[in-house]
Amino acid sequence: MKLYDAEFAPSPRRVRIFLAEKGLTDIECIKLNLPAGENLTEEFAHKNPTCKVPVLELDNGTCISEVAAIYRYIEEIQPENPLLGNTAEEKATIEMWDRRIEFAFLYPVFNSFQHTSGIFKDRMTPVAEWGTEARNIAAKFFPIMESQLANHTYIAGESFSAADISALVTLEFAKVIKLRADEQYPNIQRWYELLKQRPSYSA
Ligand SMILES: N[C@@H](CCC(=O)N[C@@H](CS)C(=O)NCC(=O)O)C(=O)O
Repeated sequence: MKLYDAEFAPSPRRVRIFLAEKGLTDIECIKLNLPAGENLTEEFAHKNPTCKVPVLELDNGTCISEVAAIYRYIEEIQPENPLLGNTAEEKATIEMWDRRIEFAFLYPVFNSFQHTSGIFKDRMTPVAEWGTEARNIAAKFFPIMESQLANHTYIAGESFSAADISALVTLEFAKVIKLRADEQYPNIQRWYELLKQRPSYSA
């Protein structure tokens, strides 16, 4: 298996942490330089037509993109230390939180970064007002996370899960748009300190 990855990019980091939690650390990682457009080649478009990383390429040549699909594949081949839940209720709860994090937090942070930094102005038309609004949308996720973490150790309940990985990576990436969970969110801070102690944090 090979992982198409990129320095500083949050989506492949979600997969690297998931792999580390599963003890799968010997996978070949191919780093693409995104600002230089190494993901925009015809060759890479055959692996993922949206030209985004991460892509997990299996030994038989099948390419899996989209973090949620890669999470699913890894969980199926390495079920020990489940990160997507055991029971029907746990599985649905983790997926619910992972979707909430992607749609209400991660993608607004991405949009804000891309539309205000101009980083990908060679491949999109930045709209500064949309970048500002997307930051406002992302900030609305902090109170949701805070109240969930006031009642639970982790995002989807009492066990660490894929939803924690997605939230952690987004929380750290949000610094690029100067969005931080400050002291008005003590439960987010408590959870963040807990996650930083996991060996997978540095993956
Ligand atoms: N929905 C996709 C998002 C992937 C994504 O946005 N990847 C970014 C890096 S974090 C990327 O490849 N950007 C390069 C570009 O847009 O040219 C997933 O879950 O994998």
